[in-house]
Formats: sequence, structure tokens, C-alpha cells
Amino acid sequence: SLRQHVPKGLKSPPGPRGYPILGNVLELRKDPHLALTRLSQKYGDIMEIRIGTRPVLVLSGLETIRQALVKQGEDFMGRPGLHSFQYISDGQSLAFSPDSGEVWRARRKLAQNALKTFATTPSPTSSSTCLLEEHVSKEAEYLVAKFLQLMDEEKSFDPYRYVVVSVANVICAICFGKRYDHNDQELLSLVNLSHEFVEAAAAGNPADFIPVLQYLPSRTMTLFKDFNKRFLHFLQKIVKEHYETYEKNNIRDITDSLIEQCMEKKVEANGATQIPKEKIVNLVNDLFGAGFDTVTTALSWCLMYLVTYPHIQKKIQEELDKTIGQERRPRLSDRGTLPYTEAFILEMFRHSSFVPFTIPHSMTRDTVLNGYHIPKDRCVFVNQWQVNHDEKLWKDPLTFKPERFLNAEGTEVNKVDGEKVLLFGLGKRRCIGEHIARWQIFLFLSTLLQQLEFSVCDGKKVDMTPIYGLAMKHKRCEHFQVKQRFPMKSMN
Ligand code: HEM
Ligand code: HJJ
Repeated sequence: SLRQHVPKGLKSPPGPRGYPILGNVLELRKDPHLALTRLSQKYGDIMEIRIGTRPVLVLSGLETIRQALVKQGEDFMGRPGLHSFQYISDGQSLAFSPDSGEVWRARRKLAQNALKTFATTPSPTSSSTCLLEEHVSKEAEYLVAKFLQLMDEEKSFDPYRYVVVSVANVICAICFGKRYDHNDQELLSLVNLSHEFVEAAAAGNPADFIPVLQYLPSRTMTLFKDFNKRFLHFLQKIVKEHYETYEKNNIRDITDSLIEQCMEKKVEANGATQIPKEKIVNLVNDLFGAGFDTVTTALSWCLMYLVTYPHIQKKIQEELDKTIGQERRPRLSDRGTLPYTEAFILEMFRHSSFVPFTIPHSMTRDTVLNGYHIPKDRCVFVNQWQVNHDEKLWKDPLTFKPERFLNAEGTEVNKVDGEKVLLFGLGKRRCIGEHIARWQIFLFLSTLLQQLEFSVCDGKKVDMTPIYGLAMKHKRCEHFQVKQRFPMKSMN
């Protein structure tokens, strides 16, 4: 293949040789985050691999990633035009479409404002701090009752199946002002199949880099295309209902407020960036997709760690008992007062690294990174898993140990260590849902653990092996059990 022109005095990043035609695709077949972590130990924080005939820049090391995504943020903020991404939201996704210009910037701002208004702004009409707290408290309480009912009726159960509906209901409330029943088949058939999405949307999907694969039948890609069609259909129905019942003096939820934006944009004087109408309302696709899947995955990993390390579960419960007691439920404002719980969540983020890579980036222009020439349009993978398991940053990185984030007395979370955990990306493309995700995980977890003790049936082991994807999940486990911690003190 033609070598790119490299300016004098600069070099191309090093990397493994790879095979003709295939490049390094065989090495990436299984667990690319582990394979690329191993390769980074040999070639360094900035390396170039090939997938098929296409070169890909792979970034590791927290400082190198900060340099690229933050300090040289404008250069690294693009998204590659990958084959699989055209099927997400009809190719119009905020997160996955190749746009990184003015339209993307304006849409990102709209989405951020919408989340702020409908999730975290203090609520004037309710006793809760904000709508997010109100919705999570209600859904968590429902989940406790559901788990107890399932124990009564079935003796054991798969928590994912119920957690996903509760979490989906929180983002549904915010986006659509709607709540679904735990047996709603239409919702269940979407949210229970998100592995079909995350496995194809992951960094290094061969079909994105080897064009001939796009014409060969692939089960993963068929399921992915079909999932996206049904996802879009589901959301378009909800948006249509909103248009039909829209009243400009009663903005009920994020969808209404985006519709309002569409109407206002028409009258607004030029100057501001014009965004096509469809590209405003369909922002809810990204919000709903990210909102239900990531938080569910996080909570599901929490439950897996809790049953694997029962003494850690006990310590969280002791902290909850001491700080909150049984006379009231946990609230968002308790977050700063529960350091062990906070450390557990950080350690779950770090140890699972369930978002092993960010969404792939691409170069908006030629640049130089630590002396290496990086050309415009180069596809970039950012290895978050490597950062979270880097021996240079973490002692015994493979050990699950919440204490690593606490001071010696166990009374405070070490902020500096917490910020070394990389799971939400950095810089211009960093996650816009990070805060609401962290709040939700905290409040769901503390509400569940105040009332319930989780375990698995005698003799059953849980399989913690992550399944590679955009967000990594574990095998479902149907052997969960709960015990009510204070049966006499149940509140209403
Ligand atoms: C982007 C992680 C929850 C909305 C991202 C990225 C990561 C990430 C790694 C890509 C960053 C990059 O490409 O450099 C997570 C994790 C979550 C979470 C670990 C939960 C624990 C959420 C939630 C929402 C959300 C709850 C919204 C409701 C988004 C959006 C983007 C994004 C819209 C695309 C930003 C852009 O491309 O400009 N997230 N996320 N995320 N996230 Fe999250
Ligand atoms: C989805 C799971 C989906 C979309 C988008 C349009 C915004 C890096 C990670 C997440 C943040 C990026 C975003 C993800 C939204 C999903 C996700 C799913 C349908 C979607 C981990 O992604 O099951 O369906 O439609």
C-alpha cells in the first residue's frame, strides 16, 4: 500500500507488523482490550496497528490520552465514518455519526441542556432535590418490592431482567414522561437485547475495516441492523405521540423541549447554527439508548461484585446503617457522606472497565503527538481498560479492593485517585451523561443495599468473564437471591 507522506524530522508511530491484507485483525479477534494492552507494553502509548488494510492509531497511558483528547482536543475530536455506525439512528446519531462540526456542537449543547433541565435542576413541585432523585427513588423502591416478590414466588431470579426496566423507566420519565410495566413486552424486547447493539458497535468490529465483510452474511450485523430498526421505530412512535399532544405552555419532558426547539429555530434570526428539525428530536435516541444501557450494565456489575465479595457488601451496609439508619431512605445529598460506597463504585468502574474503549475517534487535521506524525482522518482507539489496569498507576490492578480509593482512616475518598479512573472519555467528546449516571448508580445501589442482602444459591458460582463490546456485559445469572435486612421495619 502507499505510504503516507511523513514530514521531515517526524516519524510514524511504531506497531506490530501484521499479515498482508488482514493486518492485525486475527490478534484482535478475542478481547481486543487485552490484546491491545499487551501490544502497548511492547510498542508504547502511541502505536499504530492495521485492521485489514486500514491503519488505526491506538492510545494508551493516562498522560498520553490527556495530551491527545484534552490538550490537543480539537485535533482528536472527530468520528470515523464506520460502516456499522450508519445503521445507528439512521446515520444521524450525535455520538456515532461522522459529524464533528458546528451542527454536532450545537446538538451536543441542546442535549446537555435538556438533561440538565429535566434531570438535575432543583424541582419546585416535589419534595425531592431534583427529578432524577424522584424517579430513581421510586424505581428503586419498586425494584426492592419486585425482588422480594420474586424470592417468594421463584426462590431465585436474574436481576438484570428487572434492573433494566427500572433504569429504563428513569430515562423514560425524563425523556418521554412515561413509565413501563415490568412485563411490557415491547420495552422488554428492546432493552433485553442491547447486547445485539453493543457487540457490533464495539471498537474493532472487523466489518468496519474490511469492506468485503460488509457483503458476506454475518449474524452479528444482521441482529444489529434489525435491533436499530426496531429501536428507531419504537422511539418514532413516542415522538409522534408527543407532536400530536404538544402544547407550548406545557413542556412535559425532554421530547417536548426538543420539539419546542424545532419550532423556535424556524423563527430565530440567522446567526445561530441551523440544525435540521429531525436532528433535534432524534437526540432522544442517543439519550435513551445510552441512558438505559450503560447504567443497567453498571448496576448489574455492582450486583456481581457484591455476591462475589460478601464481606464488601457487609461493609457498605454497615456504612449505610451508621450514616443513614433505617428511619429514612438514602438521598442524593447523602453521596458525600458514604465514602466506602463511593469507593466501591469507583472500584467497580476501574476493575470491570466495562466501557473498555471510548467510541472510536478520528483526526480532524494533521497533527504531531509526542513527536509522532498523525495524519488527518486517521481512526483512533482510546484504551480505557489499559489505563484502569496500568501497573504504573495502580498497585495490584487485578485485585478488587475499594479501600484503594480511601485514606488510611477510611473516612474520605482520595479525589486524585478517583480521577485516574477512565470510563467516560475525556475532552470534547467526553460523556454528557456522566453526572446523571454516577448519581443514579449511587442512589439505586444505596437504596437496594439499605433494605436487601444479595447472594447466589448455595453451590452456584457467578461467571465474571466480561463479554467484549462497546459496553461489556457478563453472562446472565439466574441464581440470585435476596433477603430482607430489617423485615420488621419495612417503610411505605
Ligand atoms: C459518550 C461512557 C452514561 C450520553 C460516552 C463515551 C463514553 C461514555 C466512554 C465516549 C467518549 C469518547 O468517545 O471519547 C459512559 C458510561 C456511562 C454513560 C461509562 C455510565 C456509567 C451515559 C448516560 C447518557 C450518556 C446516562 C445520557 C443520558 C452520552 C452521549 C455521548 C456519550 C450523548 C456522546 C458524546 C459525543 O459524541 O459528543 N459515554 N456513558 N452516557 N455518552 Fe455516555
Ligand atoms: C445507543 C445501547 C442503543 C444508541 C444511539 C442511538 C450515546 C460509550 C458508551 C455509550 C455512550 C454513547 C451513546 C450510546 C447510545 C444504544 C446503546 C442500546 C441504541 C441507540 C458505552 O447508544 O442497546 O441501544 O440509538
